[in-house]
Amino acid sequence: MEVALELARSCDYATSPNPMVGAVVIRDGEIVGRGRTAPAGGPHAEVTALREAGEAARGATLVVSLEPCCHQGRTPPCTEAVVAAGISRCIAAMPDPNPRVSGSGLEALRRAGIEVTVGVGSETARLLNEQYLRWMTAGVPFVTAKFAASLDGRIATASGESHWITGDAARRLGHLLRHRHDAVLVGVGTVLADDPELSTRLEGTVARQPLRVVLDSRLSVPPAARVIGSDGRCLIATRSGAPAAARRALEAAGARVIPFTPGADGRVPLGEVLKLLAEEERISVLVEGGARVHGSVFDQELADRVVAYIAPRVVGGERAPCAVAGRGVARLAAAAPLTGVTVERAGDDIVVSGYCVRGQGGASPVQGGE
Ligand code: AOF
Ligand code: ZN
Repeated sequence: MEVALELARSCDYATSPNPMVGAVVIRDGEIVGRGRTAPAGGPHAEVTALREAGEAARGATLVVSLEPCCHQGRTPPCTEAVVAAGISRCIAAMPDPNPRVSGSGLEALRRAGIEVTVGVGSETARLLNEQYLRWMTAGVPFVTAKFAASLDGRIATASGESHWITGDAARRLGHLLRHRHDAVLVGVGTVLADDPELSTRLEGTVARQPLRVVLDSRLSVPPAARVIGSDGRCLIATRSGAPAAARRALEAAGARVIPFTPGADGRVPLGEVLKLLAEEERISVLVEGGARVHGSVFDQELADRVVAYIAPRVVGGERAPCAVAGRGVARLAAAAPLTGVTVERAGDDIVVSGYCVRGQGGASPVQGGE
């Protein structure tokens, strides 16, 4: 299973919206076939492993990091391939929450006389596919909230200077985070202040380029903004009734503009934007701020994970913005500590990450985006 999980990890997020899966075929204690999920539309891990094993698969054990699928999707059901290959035992790390599979894959194997064990290595397997699991079970993308702040939590000076709070190493990690998400989302304030490209720049590997999403209720993003780019992969989420001329100019520049019925606070409803992204098979979103967008994310308990880059410097200033605005919590008890917290160094900076606990009573459920 360790080998299967390593194969799964080596998919390096290229399979989205499919989960990253690894499979090995074991015959007389030796690995005779290995496979990992190909990018969506390509063969699943089991099929590749069985193909490599060939005739050696007959009577062998298949170890796989997710329940084999039993449905016709973009590719045929894996269970049929497993049965046809003559596998006699299957060890799976965890069930596939896809309602079209969800235990039926394991059941189909059992019905064919295959001995099935499930649960080996499930913790690692779950973590590896946390984005897929959230998307498949909740109908929203897995949301990571990321910010870079000073020791006292400021993301800029009172005069608005923010380049750069953290050092090179932390910024490189920021690009790795983009690589691991299907979309990057910011508020219009960030676009106006920084004119970011929101692309992924990584040395030595082919970086995945996320969809770029901007929350912009009044359509004040300039058509020449770098975030729009020339690849047609920029989505501007706005309010219905936003100025038609601005919309035409942004669309002419290559952006996709989508109006949403505003929330009770008159802003772009972030939850609805996430739902749309999920429908378009974006299984993960990296929210990079600014403070108001992060405010909405936390007030509405939309974040699954937080990654904070903290620079060991003090900025101070009553008017210097903090990483998270919004309403915040009324009582400390509602600000539950993150779980699974990790602390690492990145050059002189500190990287703190962890998982959000929902249901602790975040602020108003109607707060919208920028
Ligand atoms: C497996 N092995 O390696 C993966 C599985 O459209 P398709 O045919 O590619 O099917 C996608 C679904 O298959 C996906 O939603 C998930 O349920 C399952 N992924 N299953 O047996 C694999 N990646
Ligand atoms: Zn499959």
